Amino acid sequence: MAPRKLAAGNWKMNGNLAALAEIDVLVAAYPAPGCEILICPPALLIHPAKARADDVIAIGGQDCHDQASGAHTGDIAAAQLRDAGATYVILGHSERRAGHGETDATVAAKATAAHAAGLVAIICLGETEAQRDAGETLDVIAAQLHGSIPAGATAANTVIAYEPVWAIGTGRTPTTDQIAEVHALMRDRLEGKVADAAEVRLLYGGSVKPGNASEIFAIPHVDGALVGGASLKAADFEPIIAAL
Ligand code: G2H
Repeated sequence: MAPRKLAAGNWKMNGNLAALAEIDVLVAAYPAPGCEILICPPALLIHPAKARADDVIAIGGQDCHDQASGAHTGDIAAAQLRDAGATYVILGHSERRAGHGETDATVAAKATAAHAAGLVAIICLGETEAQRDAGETLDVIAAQLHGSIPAGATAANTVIAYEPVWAIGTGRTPTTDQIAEVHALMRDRLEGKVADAAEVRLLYGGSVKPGNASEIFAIPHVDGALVGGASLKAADFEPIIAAL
């Protein structure tokens, strides 16, 4: 069975209680969506977002700790996300790798914790502009994939998102050939690491917009998108959902 396509919105550190009205708009527009729709708001908004998502839209976190509980001031455990209504969590976004020193090992440990709590982990990979210019993209992605995906990962509990760092929030996107090359590599490298590798959903993320979504979704092994800026307003996110 082909994996169910996923349109995932990453609100990052944007939004407030009033912004949850955007979820109401999506619920009204897609009472029976043809793809899976996910919104990952700031953690404080997960519980009220879930209440408005009406089981039509999944809700996710943007990070979790690798421990189940304890003295970790300011952190959130995977089980706490689940308790608040989340079913997904984004892990290893480049903004966390760069801003919080997260390594592949950190991401793998967090993914293990997410799986234990019953969350689907969306594990982000991506090369910097310097790495692409140096011709290192495929090696970087292969290494990140190998190091960030934990034992026990399956198509049911893990999604991979390719997000070139230089394309995030910049309005720049890779060519379709560049995305296709990386997604084919990821599919290939999942073999032997994940039992049902062919079913793992592979997302593209980085300046996905209504104007480029159709072209990106037509690329082989692209099973959806992780969308930042264009997920904040339902009017922008809707045409991306419709393109899946
Ligand atoms: C990449 C993406 C969402 P944007 O970070 O994860 O953000 O679509 O704004 O480039």
